Amino acid sequence: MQLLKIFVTCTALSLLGNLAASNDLTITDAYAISSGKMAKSGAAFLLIENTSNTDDRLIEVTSEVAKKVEFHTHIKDEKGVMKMRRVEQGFIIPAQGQHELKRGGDHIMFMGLTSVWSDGDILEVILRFEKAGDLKLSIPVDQRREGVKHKH
Ligand SMILES: [Cu+2]
Repeated sequence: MQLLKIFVTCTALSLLGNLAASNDLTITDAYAISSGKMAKSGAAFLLIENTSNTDDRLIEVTSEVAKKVEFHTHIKDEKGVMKMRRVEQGFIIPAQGQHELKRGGDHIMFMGLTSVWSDGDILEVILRFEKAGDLKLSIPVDQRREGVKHKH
């Protein structure tokens, strides 16, 4: 019965869709949005928790859903206007800590979408971490999720 039990547990986990975990990293609450049917770009948000005693860093994201994937953040310019900036070095997830990618802040940017994103679509991506290595993640598209409007 042990095997069956493991199988059932795995199925339950995969039903959650957007939960991915390595030994040290757990990713939760992942979702993606684009700005409508004509959108050429989209963004993904998620929470990464690091239970290890060393910092890790998200260094690359690859996916078939876009021609290019970048790390972005928002900064306020001198007029108080929020602007997007590319973050070359990726995002650090501190030891025993977490890093949240959220609306109006750090995010994963998909440029040159290869299809229209509709609610419920699942985006398959691979997150590459400096220490934890590659983590596969299924990110659901959730256009109605509220937050700061994402503009380019
Ligand atoms: Cu962006």
